Amino acid sequence: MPTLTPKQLKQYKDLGYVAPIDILSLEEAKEIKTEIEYIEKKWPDELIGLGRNNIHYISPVFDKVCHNSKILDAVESIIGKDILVGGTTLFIKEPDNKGFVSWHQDAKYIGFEPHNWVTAWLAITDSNEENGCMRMWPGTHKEKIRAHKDRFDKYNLLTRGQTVQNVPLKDTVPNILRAGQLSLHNPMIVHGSGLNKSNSRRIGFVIQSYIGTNVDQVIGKVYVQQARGKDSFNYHEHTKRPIELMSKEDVVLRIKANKELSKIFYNDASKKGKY
Ligand SMILES: O=C(O)CCC(=O)C(=O)O
Repeated sequence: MPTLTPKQLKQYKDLGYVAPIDILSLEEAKEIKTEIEYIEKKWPDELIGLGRNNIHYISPVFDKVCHNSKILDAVESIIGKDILVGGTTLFIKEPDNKGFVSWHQDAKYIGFEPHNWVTAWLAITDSNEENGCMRMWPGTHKEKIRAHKDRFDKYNLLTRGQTVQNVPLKDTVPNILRAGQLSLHNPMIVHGSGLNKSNSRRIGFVIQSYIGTNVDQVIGKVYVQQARGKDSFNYHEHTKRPIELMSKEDVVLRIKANKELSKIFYNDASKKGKY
């Protein structure tokens, strides 16, 4: 059942994003952080580089987040009742590291058309100005896709360092979330994030994205899960959901899905970056 209020929907329509939306308790957010730390300790290579993508294929904890009914109710308010999970990414910003996310529009490089999709950013830790929360440039979703320059900066958390230039910082706003809260942003909004100046990790789990069943992938191939409703378009290969952590079959599926994702992200790029 769609649950965004008319005020929240107006925010999404006018500004290009809506936040904060309460989803998880602090305790639940902490359990997800613990799952990340457990995987990192037991399988140290699993979540680095390209491995930051699609953790929901190998972890029932993350799978459960993608199918969380509070998130889906909010998403349904924006894209309708037939919803697919089109992929996920962990955006982890280490403390005392120069990691940042350049200004960009998701629609520029994700390849989902038409734009009946929304990116859900779930704060696993608090996300604020000190630790490099996302900053949004409200209203830019109403304009066209801008030119992006591939910068390949080693500290940029985006694959190819794609950057919209000359963004006026004063016109951007911080998207402050406490652990367990969610924001939803439009494919066209210009956004990015700065340095983590705190002494702990900033973690965002991003469902990138929830797509309507009428949305095709025009650059490459994507695997999907049915999150709600029914898929009468059948544009994509549907996958099953994990029932245990790191099962062999799921690991193989995730490798396949991430290889396909990499082809999409580096389509037409002059070289590959580390993600
Ligand atoms: O986590 C961040 O700082 C940026 C993430 C992002 O660009 C996105 O979710 O679209």
